[in-house]
Amino acid sequence: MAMDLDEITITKLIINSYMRDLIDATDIDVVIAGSGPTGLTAAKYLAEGGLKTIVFERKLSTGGGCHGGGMMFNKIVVQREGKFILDDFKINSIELEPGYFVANSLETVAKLTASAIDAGAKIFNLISVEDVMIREADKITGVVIQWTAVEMAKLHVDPMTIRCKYVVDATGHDAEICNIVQRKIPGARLETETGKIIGEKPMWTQIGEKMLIETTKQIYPGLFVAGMAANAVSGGPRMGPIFSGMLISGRKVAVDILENLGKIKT
Ligand code: 48H
Repeated sequence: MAMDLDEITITKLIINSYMRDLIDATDIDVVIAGSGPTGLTAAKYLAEGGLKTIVFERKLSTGGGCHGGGMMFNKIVVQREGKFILDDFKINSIELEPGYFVANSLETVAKLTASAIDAGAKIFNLISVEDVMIREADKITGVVIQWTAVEMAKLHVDPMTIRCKYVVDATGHDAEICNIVQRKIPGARLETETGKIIGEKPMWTQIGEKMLIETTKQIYPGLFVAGMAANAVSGGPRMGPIFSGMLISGRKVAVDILENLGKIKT
């Protein structure tokens, strides 16, 4: 016989379970802003390395700009250098030209997301990072979060705060967290050539992919930048729908943080 179903039990289970996760996320090791390919890759490796890792994603779904492939053709290209990360996430790909591997963008997002969660990272969708918290001579010590729906409706509702050891700006082209730091901390000097946000340069795939690895770094005490945001901050070019750089950048930021916290030695 089918069990008797109670709507109120379902409601209570959802609220209780979500609140447990959210309370558990208030004081953690790493906050990642943005669940694009970079943020998800970083989340898996950070969680695997034993760090309590939370991803806040503004939108309903994870995956950022990966879903849409190139101009809505749901395929992405990953060059030879990033193939080991596709394999690590068990993402299928075909080498259609020497060194160029083609993967399905939906499979990529699904497996990046599932692997990050399986590794122990928690992902909160529909929540935006809208500010940072500072202490100790301008070190970033947390983030300020708000429901995306509140943001969209422009309601005057105060946000809440999460404490963490490191923040990762994986917000893509807009590099939102770095922009907040530059705008709100007087005299803030970012780790770029000019000490300020330089801005993204026009398309040049070869250079964009190469620079992405160099521009992935601790850009301000307590704040790392990775993925498209890293090039946007340090003046690297865009690269189009090719994703090795994003995956390697996500892995690099995780390794750097794990090293900083003494979890791995090089
Ligand atoms: C919470 C936020 C906030 C916020 C934004 O754009 P993404 O996919 O970024 P990456 O770096 O992982 O990947 C970049 C890639 O998708 C891309 O754009 C490429 C390769 N472009 C090449 C080119 O030539 O154009 O993901 C960023 C995610 C998105 O899901 C946003 O919704 C989210 O971050 N986000 N989440 N709080 N303040 N801002």
